[in-house]
Amino acid sequence: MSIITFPKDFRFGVSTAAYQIEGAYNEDGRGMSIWDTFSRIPGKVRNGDNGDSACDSYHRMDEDIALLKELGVNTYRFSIAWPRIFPTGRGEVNQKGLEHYHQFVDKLIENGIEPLCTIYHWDLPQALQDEGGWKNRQTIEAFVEYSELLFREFSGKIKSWLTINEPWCVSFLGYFIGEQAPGEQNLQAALDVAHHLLLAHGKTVKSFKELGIPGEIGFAPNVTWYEPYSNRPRDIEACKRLSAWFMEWFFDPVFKGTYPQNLVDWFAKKGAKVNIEEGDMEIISQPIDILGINYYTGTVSRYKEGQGTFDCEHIDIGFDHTDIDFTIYPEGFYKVLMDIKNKYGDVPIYITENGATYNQEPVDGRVRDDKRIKYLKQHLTQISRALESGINLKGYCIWSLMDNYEWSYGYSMRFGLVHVDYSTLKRTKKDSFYWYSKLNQNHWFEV
Ligand code: JJW
Repeated sequence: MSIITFPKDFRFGVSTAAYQIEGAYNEDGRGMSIWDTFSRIPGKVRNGDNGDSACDSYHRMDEDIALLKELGVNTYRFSIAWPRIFPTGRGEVNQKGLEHYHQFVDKLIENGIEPLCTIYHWDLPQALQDEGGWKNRQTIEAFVEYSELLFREFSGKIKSWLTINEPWCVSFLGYFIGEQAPGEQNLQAALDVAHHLLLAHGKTVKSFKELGIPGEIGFAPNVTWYEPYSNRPRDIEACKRLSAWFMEWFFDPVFKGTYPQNLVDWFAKKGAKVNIEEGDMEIISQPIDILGINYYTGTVSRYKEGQGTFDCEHIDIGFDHTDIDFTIYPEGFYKVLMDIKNKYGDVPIYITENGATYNQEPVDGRVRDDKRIKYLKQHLTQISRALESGINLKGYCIWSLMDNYEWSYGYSMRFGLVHVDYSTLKRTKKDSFYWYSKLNQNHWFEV
């Protein structure tokens, strides 16, 4: 038996996002978002689920904050719904939407919980999509207008900001694979969207600094780890392409002001290229204060001609899987953090998402989710290794506080520390909730 300890000032938290938990989709002046539209297209989301009522968190502020308080976290990562603030994307502000988040943030702070706010977690106002959405450079200006309003409104209350969550999912899942809103399948569109997201991020960071807002700002990309099956160069190159798709494609522009050449060349062979205008890369590479990292999975992979977009196949070397079918690869978490340090230096990092899907239901009021506890222990052990190896890690947030709307999987995938019964909206704390609350108290656990 061993004890894994964390520094006293290490921040522990949980994460959610507006569309996934709030519900109240047509209340208090909220406009429509691309997920309201996408989820209504038959066949796009499992069981035809949508976020109309979700976990009803919009109406259950007190109950949810009581859960956070009991869990003992000092950080809550949540997102603000753009269509509640600007129902048509820009222009007129919806005061009721702003009031809601003021109330919420005030209550968090009263309860000693630091807000960590995501500005864009995928719910683009539909009105902007009608003008081309993220394919249209005008959307960048709308995003900056929205961000600046939030900065002015919440200055001094919210001190930690993330511009964009998982730009890989927004661009490549949304516009190339087509699994998420708006569901296009066009590589060129995905590259344009990725570039515009990066510009929106950079312009917002620049404005945050120019306005002199107190606090820290960054973005929250998702990363994976692809371990080469062998040391043969073609296996190593194949893994590098896959890793670069998630990481370098977004990190290199932000930290170095360039796109990774291996993928620029690869995409060129597929007839797609980044459309860079003069000055773009300078804007994108604004220095950031914090880096959010979302890590769930990794795999062992090797070269295979014609396999997928990158001539790369994944080999199941006997991994366990979570119920969403992600392979469990905790060492990949440590490796990817070391890789980030090597490539990009010592920017302060928050783990903004890590967690597991296990779809257990309560039995006699209890959810015995030992597998989730095991996953969390395995990944937190890698966090401890990273901390002791000099990675500048400030905190760790579990996805998610509670079961919620898992995008194209609808309500079928449960990531929560708290179980939600979607017919009664009753919340039931899982065993992992009690395990994490103990960790929050002690700052250590046993393995
Ligand atoms: C990758 C599928 C091709 C969410 C992925 C699919 C096709 C190589 C959870 N993160 O609900 C990653 N989540 O809102 C944000 N994280 O590729 C938050 N990553 O691969 C959570 C899904 C994901 C994924 C899902």
